[in-house]
Amino acid sequence: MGQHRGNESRESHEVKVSAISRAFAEALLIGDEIAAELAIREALAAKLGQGEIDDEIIAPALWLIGELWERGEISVADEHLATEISIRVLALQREAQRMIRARADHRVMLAAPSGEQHVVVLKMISDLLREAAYDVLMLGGDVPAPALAEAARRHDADVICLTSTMPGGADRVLLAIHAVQEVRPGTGFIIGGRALTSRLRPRPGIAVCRRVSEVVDAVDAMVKRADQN
Ligand code: B12
Repeated sequence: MGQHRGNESRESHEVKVSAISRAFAEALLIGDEIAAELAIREALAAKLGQGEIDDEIIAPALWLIGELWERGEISVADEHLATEISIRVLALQREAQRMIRARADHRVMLAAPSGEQHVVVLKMISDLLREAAYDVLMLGGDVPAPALAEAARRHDADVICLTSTMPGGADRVLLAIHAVQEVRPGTGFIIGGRALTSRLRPRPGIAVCRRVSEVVDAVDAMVKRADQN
């Protein structure tokens, strides 16, 4: 990772890596497994690769533990605890990588229902989901409910993200959802936009988002729920 970073972003990346590295080392020193996990989760969220986390965060912390132990500043029990915590966070990393690979097996379709032409938000969502490794199919704006349902069936959509801005849009979102559910009942829906009213409450299989930044977590949760059923 990071080969194409400019100077400024490389510097801020390095600052971030060294802050995470310090936090992880401190967690090992006090034997705090939760703080160690949080540091690794932060590294994963900052898109550090598995090798980078191993080389820049876990290994240096263990080297430090080794030095302190050699100097008699920490006990052999402290050293063992630090090692155990490090081994457990490796499992956390494996799980995160597995989840990223699994995203590619799920297709997310993006659309705005009939009469809705505000689609900038769909482009934002598409970028976020593609970056997270989901298989994204963009249908764009003004898609009638029967056409959406047919596309969901034909392309095996696991999740559909719908946006609605114009007054009356909530009803068209409901129509779209019903049309899809008739032909592909297991499809999950993530919906958002200022036209949504209290009639469109979250329920199993339908999540409501206020911001685009919520979409990856929302799709993750939807896909996980479907896989468990
Ligand atoms: C650009 C724009 C257009 C463009 C759209 C071009 C395009 N390709 O998208 C054009 C020129 C086509 C257009 C047309 C019209 N527009 Co217009 N438009 C806008 C404008 C300036 C920006 C919309 C936008 O992209 N916002 C940025 C996105 C990212 O934010 P957002 O949609 O608010 O979504 C946020 C959340 O709701 C959430 N979200 C939304 N959807 C979803 C979905 C999911 C799955 C998730 C996770 C999150 C999520 O995430 C975003 C923030 O994180 C808005 C102004 C505004 N306040 O938004 C007016 C606005 C939406 N338009 C308006 C109007 C009235 C119209 C027209 C009727 C104008 C006309 N007389 O022709 C037509 C209607 C077209 C139609 N039938 O859809 C009004 C709507 C008022 C209302 N709701 O009653 C607004 C608010 C302007 C205003 N202040 O009057 N418009």
